[in-house]
Amino acid sequence: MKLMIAVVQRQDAGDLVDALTARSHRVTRISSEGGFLREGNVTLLIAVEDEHIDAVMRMIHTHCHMRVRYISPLPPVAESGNLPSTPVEVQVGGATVFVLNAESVTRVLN
Ligand code: 2BA
Repeated sequence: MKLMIAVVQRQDAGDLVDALTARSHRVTRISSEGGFLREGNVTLLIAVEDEHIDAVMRMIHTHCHMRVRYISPLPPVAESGNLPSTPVEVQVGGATVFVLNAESVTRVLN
């Protein structure tokens, strides 16, 4: 059993969660924020049997797309009269996926 932690872009999260649940994978969606861009993204927790990892990875490949973002490396200081810095291209995603060993998954149903 593995715990897959997938950081995906918000635009892709809905379709990916739909695809996972349609194939009976349990998934938890957490709102998160990237430390670099400081933009909202989505972290998915997906506990899967080892033999399903490849299938889940394929779904992530299908639904998560690389996008280009532009950031200003140094914000212009209004008083200094400096010209705004040239935006830098950053390629984000499709997804960042961590695969961890999961000792067990327990659902407490009282
Ligand atoms: P962010 O931290 O906002 O990073 C967004 C994108 O900025 C990254 O895309 C990468 O292209 C770029 N980037 C990040 N840190 C950088 C740096 N120090 N210098 C230059 N460029 C940098 P991705 O690599 O696709 O990552 C997308 C999101 O996945 C990240 O958002 C973060 O939330 C998560 N992530 C990526 N790698 C991670 C890691 N090793 N540990 C934890 N979270 C990670």
